[in-house]
Amino acid sequence: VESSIPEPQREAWKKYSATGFKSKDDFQKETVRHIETTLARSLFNCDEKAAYSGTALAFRDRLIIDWNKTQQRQTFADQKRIYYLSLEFLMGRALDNAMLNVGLKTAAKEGLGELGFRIEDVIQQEHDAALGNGGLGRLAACFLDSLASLNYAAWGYGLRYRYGIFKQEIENGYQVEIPDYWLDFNPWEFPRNDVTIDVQFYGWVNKYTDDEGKQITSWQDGEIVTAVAYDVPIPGYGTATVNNLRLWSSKASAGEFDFAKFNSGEYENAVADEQRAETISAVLYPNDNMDRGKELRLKQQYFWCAASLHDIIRRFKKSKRPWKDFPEQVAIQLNDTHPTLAIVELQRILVDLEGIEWNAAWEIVTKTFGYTNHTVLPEALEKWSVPLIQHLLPRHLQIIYDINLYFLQQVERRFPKDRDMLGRVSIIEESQPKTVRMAYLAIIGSHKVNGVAELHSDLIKTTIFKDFVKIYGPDKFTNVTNGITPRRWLHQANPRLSELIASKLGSYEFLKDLTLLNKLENFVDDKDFKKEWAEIKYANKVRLAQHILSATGISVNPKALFDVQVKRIHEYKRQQLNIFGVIHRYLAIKNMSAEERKKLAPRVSIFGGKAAPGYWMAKTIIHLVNKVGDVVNNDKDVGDLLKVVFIPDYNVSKAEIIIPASDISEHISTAGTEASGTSNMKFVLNGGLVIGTLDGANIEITREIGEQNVFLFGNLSEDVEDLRHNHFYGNHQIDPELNKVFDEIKKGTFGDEGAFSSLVSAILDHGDYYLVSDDFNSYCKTQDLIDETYKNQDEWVSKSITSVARMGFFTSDRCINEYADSIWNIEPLQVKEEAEVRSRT
Ligand code: 73E
Repeated sequence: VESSIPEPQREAWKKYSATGFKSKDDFQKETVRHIETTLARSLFNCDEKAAYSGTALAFRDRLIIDWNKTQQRQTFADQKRIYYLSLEFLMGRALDNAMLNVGLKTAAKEGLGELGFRIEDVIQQEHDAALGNGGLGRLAACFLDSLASLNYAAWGYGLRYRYGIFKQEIENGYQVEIPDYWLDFNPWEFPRNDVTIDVQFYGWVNKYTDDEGKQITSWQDGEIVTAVAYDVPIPGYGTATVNNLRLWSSKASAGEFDFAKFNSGEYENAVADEQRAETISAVLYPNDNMDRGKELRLKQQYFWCAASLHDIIRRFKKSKRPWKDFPEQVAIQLNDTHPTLAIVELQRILVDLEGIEWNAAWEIVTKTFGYTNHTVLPEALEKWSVPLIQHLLPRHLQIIYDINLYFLQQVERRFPKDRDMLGRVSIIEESQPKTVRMAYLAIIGSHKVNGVAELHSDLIKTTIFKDFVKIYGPDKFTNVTNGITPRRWLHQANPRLSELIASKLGSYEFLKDLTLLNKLENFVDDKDFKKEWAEIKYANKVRLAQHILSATGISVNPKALFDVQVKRIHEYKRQQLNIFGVIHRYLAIKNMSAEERKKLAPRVSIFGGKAAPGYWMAKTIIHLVNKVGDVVNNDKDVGDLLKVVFIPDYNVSKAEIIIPASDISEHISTAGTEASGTSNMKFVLNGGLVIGTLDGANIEITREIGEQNVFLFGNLSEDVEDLRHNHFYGNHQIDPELNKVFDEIKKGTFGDEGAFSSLVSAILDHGDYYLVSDDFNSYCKTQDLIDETYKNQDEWVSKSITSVARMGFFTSDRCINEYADSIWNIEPLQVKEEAEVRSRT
């Protein structure tokens, strides 16, 4: 390609080809130029917002250069690419990350300082990119960071929602949702108005024989919506690789929204068409771990799958290879079942449009896809109504039925005696109306299925997918324990700790190979080191205390033990157990003598997290936390011994402040319900200890860092079923201490008892599905042990350092290498011009 361009032309390009700034002076020059020209501002009206915009534009230019080169390099290399399909990418802010990844944060800090700005204030001007609900979306973001940092040729594909997850405000203790319009200035995306794909909906299926006697199946008519690509550069850390995240935005197709309609007086209809089309990518569904079966959500899923697949195929076709090579060029990973329609769409393209025979097509499909399961919660498993699919995607429904038919025939041959098997594993559930079980379709259409932590991967094999293990054998099912990127979750969120670690290990190499942290164990008895370690934690707590004061008006003592539970509010995550424990502690303090109170370690109980707008129980939990806070925080008997805080609008950028400031964090889901959890890893990596159940990745964290460094409690997952049964059929007794808590709520201590009756009666009257009462005693005792342990600060700091030293396993780099090895069968691309050794600051 390159040689087809004449020499003089190439010279002219080369001479002026952008190189990007490398020093403080160049950074200032570029930033001022952008502020003065791109933004049309001057020294005299440059506020922090404008300083952010100018800085972002300067760094964006810097990224674009490596981005273009990376895309060229990957095209020339002509090897397999990974496509990560996710309806959620919870990216957070980009500027700080970009600065650190290209190694120019110090230059920017000094440069901005001379221009009259503090870099921290400038960074805070950026709006979070919050295109996700919680762990699943943030995992996708960590994966993109690792894929780029490890030089894999990888693309993310998602939707460009106009509204991300809502902003949460607390009014009189209740959650209020505010729309998150985040696009008014977003320098990190590039509209590609020339990259569009028309996506079809509705219509009907025409089967006929053509003039040459060939059977043709064609999906006709219906409605066309156009997908427009928006590209986001994803820089790797300390490498020249900048990968691409492609987000699709919907708009009315040129054909639908035509000027003919305007001219013929159908102005209003034309506008309505346009709005209907744009609605598809308008808003992220705000439900975490919950399927609501809404038509618009199905439209989103197909729109995004179809656009992404057609884009991938267009790229594949440029290689001029035969179709059978497709799985050697393309690996598609399905982030949960949300993109399962991509399986059906690829089969449709191969069979209906490319004329490939069914079985040959199906082999290509199954070799291409891998499916990651993230949950066993029944309410989160997607089931789409057959009539809805029939209406929206009539040809896809036929293909689903055919996939099911061939699959069930195969099962029948293998298990002729198991009569119930066919009904159990059928993709179609014979309910009223019939539904399509998306997880089954995803398993059948993929070559590998993985869970996200060991316990979870074992559970899916023995419970929800048991029959499929019999059918396919155990090798189709595997585990890839989740991980987190240490760049954002240590280096960026906790720069002082990162610097201290680097000073002991001799370099920042641990950010690329996290197992190097193990050398920190040599310093667990180093007095000066421990002192600095503790000072950094304290400084982080002071910073969080300032945030709490400005966000809630509550003043907390940074010397108190900070006990944090921040995550989406969900009954299975058991924030109710935490707040009942807090009430229990409050009652205990009230009953203490002055002498006893003196001995108690002061504590701040910090909560944060959003409730899905339609999830009543979750909203009630938020309300209770706030009401308990009102009472406890104003009780003179209690003083600093206990404060209860709900931090509003928990998101990625708040997590970056909260996580480094915790002494103890809570990961207390009912055993067997939290597939992995990833914030548990973030907290420990930042020197916090955890209280947790034997669930998800807590188990593997314990194995790595040692039982003596974790506060475990509660029943085991293997006992949950029996305990639940016993709640209904045995002589089940509610924990007496928990009953006292309920009495206090009923007395109206925290306001109208009726407001919280649903929480109490879930335990007293409705079988206590999440085992709050069963685990209450063990939970409270473990909290007492935490108080005792915290009094010995020297021992506490040793535990903290040892734990961090042993966290190497939980980097998302390890995780991505495991996917590459065992699922994608792909090697990283060698990057010749490996980024010059940069001052990694
Ligand atoms: O345990 C977490 C896990 O760490 C799990 O609940 C979460 O995924 C994380 C990353 O693996 C998750 N989210 C969803 N399912 N599992 C989900 C389901 C439907 C809509 C949105 C999110």
